[in-house]
Amino acid sequence: MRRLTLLAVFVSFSLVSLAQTPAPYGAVPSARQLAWHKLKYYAFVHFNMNTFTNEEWGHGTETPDQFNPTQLDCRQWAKVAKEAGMEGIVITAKHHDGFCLWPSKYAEHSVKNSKWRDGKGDVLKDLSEACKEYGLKFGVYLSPWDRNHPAYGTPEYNEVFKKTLQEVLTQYGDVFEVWFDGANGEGPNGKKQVYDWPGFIETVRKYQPNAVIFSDAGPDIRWVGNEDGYAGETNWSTLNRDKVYPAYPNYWELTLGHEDGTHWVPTEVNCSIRPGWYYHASEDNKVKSLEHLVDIYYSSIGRNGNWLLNLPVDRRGLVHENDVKQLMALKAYTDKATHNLAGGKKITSNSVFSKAPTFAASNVLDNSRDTYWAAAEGAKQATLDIDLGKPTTLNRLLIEEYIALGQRVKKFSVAAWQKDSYQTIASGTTIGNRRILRFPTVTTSKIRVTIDESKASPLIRHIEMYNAPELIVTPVISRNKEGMVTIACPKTTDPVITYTLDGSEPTAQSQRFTQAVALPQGGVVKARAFVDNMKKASSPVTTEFDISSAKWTVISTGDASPKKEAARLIDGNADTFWQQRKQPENPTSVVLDLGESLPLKGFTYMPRQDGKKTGIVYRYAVSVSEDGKTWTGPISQGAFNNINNNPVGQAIRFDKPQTARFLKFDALETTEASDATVSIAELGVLTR
Ligand code: FUL
Repeated sequence: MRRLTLLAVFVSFSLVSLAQTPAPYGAVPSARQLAWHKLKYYAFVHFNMNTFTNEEWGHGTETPDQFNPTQLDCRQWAKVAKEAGMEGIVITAKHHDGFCLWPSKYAEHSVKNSKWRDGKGDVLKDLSEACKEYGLKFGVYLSPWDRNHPAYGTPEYNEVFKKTLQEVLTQYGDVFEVWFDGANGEGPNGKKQVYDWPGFIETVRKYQPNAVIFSDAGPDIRWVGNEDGYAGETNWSTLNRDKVYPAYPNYWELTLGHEDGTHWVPTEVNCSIRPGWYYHASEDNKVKSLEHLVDIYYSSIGRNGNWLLNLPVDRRGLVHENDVKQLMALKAYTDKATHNLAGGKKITSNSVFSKAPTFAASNVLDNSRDTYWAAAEGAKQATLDIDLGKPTTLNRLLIEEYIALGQRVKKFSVAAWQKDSYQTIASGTTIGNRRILRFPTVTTSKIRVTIDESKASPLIRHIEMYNAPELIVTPVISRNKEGMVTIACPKTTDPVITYTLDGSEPTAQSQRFTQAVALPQGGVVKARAFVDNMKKASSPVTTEFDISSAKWTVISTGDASPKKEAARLIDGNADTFWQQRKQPENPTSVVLDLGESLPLKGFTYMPRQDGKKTGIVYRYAVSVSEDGKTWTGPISQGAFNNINNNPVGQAIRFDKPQTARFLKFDALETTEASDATVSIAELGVLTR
């Protein structure tokens, strides 16, 4: 009896306490993950040996003296990051070539053996101090794959790597993030290392318990599955973590997460401000446009991710002027685009948890991210009505779940009061930590947010609304096979496009683009779009062309007969591609007849641009010939490093220029050994 009474007291006590706070749903974030969720935008800096060797993946055969910045100034990086609104910097302390930016006791491939500052320099020291000075967080990238270390490929290497980690994590103050790269391009005959991941993780936990650990599989934060800057529109912070591992082959799952996944492992979206991760002078004109950066902002920060934007520091040791300009343009834009129109306005809901004031709808529009509105227990749908008090013009809505108790919302929509009813203006799937919806500009005095489907009663901690300035789409410059350049501005009605061919910035007074311009020999085209009687301008864009393929033919594709489809690989259109079955014995070869003898300085390969990876070439060899019979070469042989993760155009320069009329491209290996085909979007030559 006494037992029964005790049980009854316990049960009723539990019910009361249950009724007072919503119960957690599914996997929930740890304290260190919650702290990380408070961030949104910080810098990646790729600066290491590759900066000086012009590579994306170094070979580990470099000499330490090749690392030689002339004006290294980490305070400039920190100042730029701070002024850009960033919250921290993650530096490539050791990339795949193994070169250590600090004087490591455990590696000879290190600044300690370079002439830079007489071997006494330490980039991590400079940067960690600069971060402290500017109030930025400091994080480190370390590649377990090491092409230099003599122990790599043996169990001893795991111990070396742990010691290396210990050095980095104990000498430079607080580290907020440790970025483990899963990439490995060793190939079938390369050294194999079985990594001691549990040991690596334990080392980080021991020396920097508050740091989040990044990899394909977390354990704290995960890769988003691409290097383009895009999280999935549906993006669960949960993941079946035990199924995923570094270099996980089904990487596309990482873009969406796993609904009802066993662990909380949210996405960090990493992409570079230029096509490559490292600095290449040839990309000075390829810094992403403001419009592109803004699109990535909404697709990363606005899709339940944090954004890690890479700045390829140059050979001087500075963030390049062109990158700084774009970062500041983005900051100016996002400042204007996040002026909150909904703060403190009246809000009501048709459903409130226990009707307790603690969970009232008003929590959603207050300044605190720690208070939240909870719908009635068990409710899977509910509405929030916001009265803006007066007709208000807006085109963005930010919404955040109270994620400490799990991610719940699966579908939601936004409606604006128009005349006498609500009209849906936008909808989304998941929300998570932060979601921003973009929609056409509307003027309304009332907004209704409906949670259409939720895995448990929805908990929303914050909503804001903005009227973001309109951006004019940057023009797209293209050239066809005949060498005719077209400049167009998709999705913009009647823009005026101006351009230059002499390298100067286009202005309202520059030449107007009205018809295709002949540029068969190549050149630099800069263009800009104007609207509103030339009052508003897009950012300028630059495209550099080499000689066109007007006189070229594909004379052989390694197959018995050249196929009509092969013309696609020289059609000047990167959106079409040629694909052919791999030959069982021989590499797949393509022979181009350039129609005339040309001074060749290199070649270009554009992988397919449709988002698929099948047939993308990894290892290649190129030979040349004057008559198409006697071949010299291979004059260039190697790998398109990182092309699988970052499938951008590749430009390879020959060691020595070669005059030739014919060029043979051998695809020796594709990124996936199991591929049955080879694919090429464009093949070209460098003569400039
Ligand atoms: C990849 C690497 O292979 C690239 O070089 C770069 O560091 C990028 C951030 O991660 O996996």
